Amino acid sequence: MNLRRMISVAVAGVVALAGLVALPTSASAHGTMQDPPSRLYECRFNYEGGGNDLCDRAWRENSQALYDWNGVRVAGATDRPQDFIPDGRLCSANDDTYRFVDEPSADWPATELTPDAAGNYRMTWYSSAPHETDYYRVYVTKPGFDPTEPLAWSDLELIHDSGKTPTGAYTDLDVTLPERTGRHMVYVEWKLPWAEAFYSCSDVVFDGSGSGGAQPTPTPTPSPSPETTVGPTPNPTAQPPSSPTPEVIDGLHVHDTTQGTVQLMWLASDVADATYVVRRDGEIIGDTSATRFLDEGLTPGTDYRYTVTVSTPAGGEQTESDPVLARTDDAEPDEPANPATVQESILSDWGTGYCARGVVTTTSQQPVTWTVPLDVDGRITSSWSGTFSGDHGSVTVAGTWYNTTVVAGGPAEFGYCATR
Ligand SMILES: [Cu+2]
Repeated sequence: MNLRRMISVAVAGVVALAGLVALPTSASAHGTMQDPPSRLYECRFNYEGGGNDLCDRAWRENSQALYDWNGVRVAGATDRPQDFIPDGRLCSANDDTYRFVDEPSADWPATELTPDAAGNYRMTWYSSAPHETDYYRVYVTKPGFDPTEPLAWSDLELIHDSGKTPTGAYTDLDVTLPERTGRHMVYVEWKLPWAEAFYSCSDVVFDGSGSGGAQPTPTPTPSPSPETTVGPTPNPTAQPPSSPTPEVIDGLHVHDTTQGTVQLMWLASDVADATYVVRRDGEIIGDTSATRFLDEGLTPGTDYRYTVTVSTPAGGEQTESDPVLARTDDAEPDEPANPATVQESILSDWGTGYCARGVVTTTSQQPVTWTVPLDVDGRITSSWSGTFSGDHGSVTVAGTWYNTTVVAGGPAEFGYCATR
C-alpha cells in the first residue's frame, strides 16, 4: 500500500576504517618496577587523573597499554637483549604498543633515590604472577646521561644481577647505588628460565649522597664488621619439608592466551620426580614434568577452568590446586565496529510507483567509505548519487565518485525511483 515503507534504518557493512583499537587480553602481562616505579607504573597508578603531560598524552593515545602496564615483554628473549631491542626502543622493548614510553624527556615523573647508610637502595619488582627466574638485572645510566636523548644500550651500566630466584608478587632487589647526580634511568630486565623476558624503565633522581660502591668511610684495613652482602644471602628457613604432606601447586596462573590456546604455568613442587596432572573443566587433558602446560585447539572468546595436581611415583595424585579461569582471545571481528547508517524516506508515491531518498550518516570522526543495504519494493527505474548493486529485492548502495565517504556531520544522500 501507499507509504507503507515510511522509514527503514539499516546498518551498513563499512570498509576502510583505519586505526580501530583492538583490546588485547592482558593474560600475558606480568610485571614491572614498582620502586622506583616504571614510566608505565607511574602513569597507570600515580598519574591516571592528570598531573604529568607525558602520562596525559599516553592516556589519550593508548589507554589500553596503560591498563596492560605489566606487559612489556619479549617472547623469544635471550640474555643478550641488545641483540633484539634496538637503541631508542629500550623502554618499550621494541613493542609498538608501548612506543610512548620510549619518548626521551626530562619531564617524566621521577623518583628520588636516597641510599641507606650502607649505600644501598631496596628496589622492588611487582609481578601479577609468580615465576622462577633466571635473573633480574638492574642497569643505571652512566654519568653524563642526557634524558632528552634516546636511551641506548651504551648509556647503561649493569649494577646488579640477582641470579636465580623464585618470585612472588614482590621481589626485592637490594642494589648498591653507584655515584651519580641528577636525573638518570634505572633499566631492569626480568629474565624467565625460558626464552621470555620483561623490561622496565624508571626515571630517577640521585640526590648526590650515593656511596659510589658501598664505601661510606675510607677504611684502611679490611674490617671484620658486618658489611653489605652482595652475594646470595643464606636463608635458614629455606629447608624443603621432609614429610610427605599433601602437595598443593603454588603460583598456578594463566601465563598467556591466544584465540586457540591457553598456557598455564606454576611453581615447581618440592616433590622429587613430580608429574603434574592438568585438568580442564574437570577432565584430565594431560600431564607433564615441566611447570607449564599448553592447552591447544580451543575456541576463541571462551572461558575455561583449569586445575593442576602433583602426582608422585609413590604417592599417587595429591591435593588439587585452586582453579584458575582463562578466557581465550576473541576472534577478530569481521567488520569494523563503527558503522554508517541509512535512513530512507519516500519522496512521492503514486500507487504503481514511488521515489525514495536515502541519507547516510555516521558518528565516526574519520571518513567512512559507506555501503548500505536496501530492501527495494518493486523495481528501480532510475537512481542518482549512488552505485546500486541491483534493481530489486536486496540491493546494496555505495557512493559515487563525489560522495564515497561520510564523516560525523557530513552525510551523503542518494535516491531512486521504482515501479511496483
Ligand atoms: Cu606467567
